[in-house]
Amino acid sequence: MELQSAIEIGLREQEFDVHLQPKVDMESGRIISFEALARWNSSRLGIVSPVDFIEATESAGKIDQLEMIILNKVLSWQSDRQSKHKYLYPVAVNISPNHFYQSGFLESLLRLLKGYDLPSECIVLELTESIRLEDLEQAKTILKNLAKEGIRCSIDDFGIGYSSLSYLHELPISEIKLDRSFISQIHTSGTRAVVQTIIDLADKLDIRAVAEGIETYEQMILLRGMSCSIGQGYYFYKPLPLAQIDEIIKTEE
Ligand code: G
Ligand code: G
Ligand code: NA
Ligand code: MN
Repeated sequence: MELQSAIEIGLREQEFDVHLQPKVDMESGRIISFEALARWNSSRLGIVSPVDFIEATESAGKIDQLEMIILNKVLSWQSDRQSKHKYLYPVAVNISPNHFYQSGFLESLLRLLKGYDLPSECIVLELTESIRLEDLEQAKTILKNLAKEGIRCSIDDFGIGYSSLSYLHELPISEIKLDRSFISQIHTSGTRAVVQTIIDLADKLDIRAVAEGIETYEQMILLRGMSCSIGQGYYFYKPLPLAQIDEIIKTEE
């Protein structure tokens, strides 16, 4: 069966699942928030790689439907925790540019939160740098409206697109995620210079910098020494199913 038709079935049958990957305070080792990542075990095709199905869903113009399924699963998990009086960790959900710029996006988010009776602080939107420049004014307006409602935004894969530094101070965002390619090269002094500059800039603008793709102890130590306090990556945790996340945070509670 073709990927496109399998995706249609997958969306209809809600075959998509969510895994969470912790973002960790590198001093204490404590989990402070999560990133939600879509996973798919297709009834027709078996396990499909996220890179493949995300791209195909985007080109089919259906990424908003997929992201709404993910959002619902995340909020349902949060709502379950809220009913048990547990701490609500912020969970970042990846939102593609098409979905972000869709009219009524903010309204449907707010409706969803209200339906679950959850505070806006419990979700964060992770946006790629490709929400960029040609739409800067529009992006600014949407981000301001989100911020007004208490919904925070994070810029994913930060530093690899080219105008990051020039627009950063104009946008109401609360977090940037240093692209994984910087972390894999952090042992080189040139990369460290670039990364330190980004971390210092973020600090001055009161934006939290998160290092993603940390795979080794050495990378963690170098980044911590550069005043980057939050990390994400296989060194700490892989993206895991909700049941396993529940087990892990049980010991933190
Ligand atoms: O974990 P990983 O292999 O899961 O993800 C592959 C790519 O798919 C990453 O770039 C990740 O950001 C992206 N991705 C995972 N889930 C979603 C989602 O719900 N929406 C979008 N737009 N991208 C996602
Ligand atoms: O594009 P985005 O930054 O959302 O990418 C998330 C992707 O990165 C997911 O596919 C996730 O599984 C993957 N990922 C998470 N941690 C690591 C890591 O330490 N190393 C590598 N190579 N990939 C990671
Ligand atoms: Na992401
Ligand atoms: Mn990223």
